Amino acid sequence: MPCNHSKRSVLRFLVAAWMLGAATTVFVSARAQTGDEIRPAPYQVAWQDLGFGAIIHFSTNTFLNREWGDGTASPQVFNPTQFDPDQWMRAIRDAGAKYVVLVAKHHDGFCLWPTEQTDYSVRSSPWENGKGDVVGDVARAARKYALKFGVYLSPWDRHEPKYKDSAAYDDYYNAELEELATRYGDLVEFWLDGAGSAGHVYDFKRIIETLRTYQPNTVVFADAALFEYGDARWVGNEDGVVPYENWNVIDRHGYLRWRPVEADTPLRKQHWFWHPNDEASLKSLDELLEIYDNTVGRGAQLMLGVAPDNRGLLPDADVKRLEEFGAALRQRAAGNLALKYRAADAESSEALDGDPDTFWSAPSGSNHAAIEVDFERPVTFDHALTMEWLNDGQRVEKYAIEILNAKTGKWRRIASGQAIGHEKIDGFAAVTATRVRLNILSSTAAARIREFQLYRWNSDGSKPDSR
Ligand code: FUL
Repeated sequence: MPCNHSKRSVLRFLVAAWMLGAATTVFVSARAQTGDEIRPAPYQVAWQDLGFGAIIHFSTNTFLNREWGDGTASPQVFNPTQFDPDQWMRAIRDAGAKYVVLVAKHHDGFCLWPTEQTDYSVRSSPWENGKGDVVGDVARAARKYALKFGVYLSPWDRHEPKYKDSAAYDDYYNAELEELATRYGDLVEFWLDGAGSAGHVYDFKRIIETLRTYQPNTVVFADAALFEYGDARWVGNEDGVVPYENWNVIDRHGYLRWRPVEADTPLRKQHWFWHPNDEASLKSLDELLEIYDNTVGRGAQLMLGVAPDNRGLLPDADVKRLEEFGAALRQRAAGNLALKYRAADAESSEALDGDPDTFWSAPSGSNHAAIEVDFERPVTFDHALTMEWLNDGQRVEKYAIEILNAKTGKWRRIASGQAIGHEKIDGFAAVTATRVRLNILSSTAAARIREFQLYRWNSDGSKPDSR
């Protein structure tokens, strides 16, 4: 119904008043952003503790030297002759990862499980005479190697004719998801990728409802376009780096909630799928360690892309690199110098015991406190690893790591930052000291620290460049 001018002004006033109210609400909520009012769900806490996962790309693209299939590939090309997901899982476990996400359907629409929704699947391939199920086999192998299992189901589908009709495609996608959510046990993560979906309208409300009906504890990863639905958010790049202070609670369009970061980056540079003659793009061990420190060491989840080849095996060079990576991570973790501390007090020992399931609490009501580590003899170190207890929210807003100059009696700052979050790794030129402290300069409520660890990782004593 058309409305006259004065009615329109009243309406405008009401809308403006409503918007002002809404803005105030957003502002008030946003104040809690780094505070302890917004807390993680138990399944988010458990997922954050996994720290490092692998995402697996393996489909018709693997056989066609492609990254983004256009949906026209014949299912006949999918025919790995040595398919062995146990081999993949061993390598992923040896790298130190704790979970895997399998791309069950990429943008080309080809389904790696025998879905009832389309013929465009392994059922139409020569592999195992059309009787195989990659999703089932990978889920079983993952569990055998104590890795949690999750799936990626691309909303963008370049094969399915129903994609042109939003409502029909919603039914289709929802039915695919229902199969995945009911056939393969607990899903640790559901990757909701926004690539290619610009301009398409999906009924994500319904899709997430379907997932939640069967999988109440699955972390939904959603990139920026699907922000309303995410339990975890995309870091914003595929370089393996968190380039900002990492707060777990951030607001997007008024959807303020706990939303930890996941940083995805492939083991071979710029390639998610396997490509022939591409060994030179394999990331070096140093690059992987730098990626680890720039993601896990900045409170994020590292999601490393791993790609089996057209035999259905991870290439030897990739397996070797994953093993080297895991061995280096284990070796680094074994050298925690803080375990040699002389207890300054019983309370702080909870943060110095190497056990992330115990934590030190600053005095209740405090916004500033410190944990001190005293050594019998001077220790030399160049890295500190700090973990915050997040169940009650991310509280630390500013901190410094300091050593005591025995001669002057003054504390010297060797590293500082704002967010600690799940884990923070600080690197600096090697220092030698007998007294070291984590000085929490500002926290929204009493800080809680699970671990404060010290390491010497650079044997030559140099300052790591970007870490
Ligand atoms: C992106 C996709 O477009 C890439 O092909 C890959 O699957 C990556 C993990 O997510 O959005």
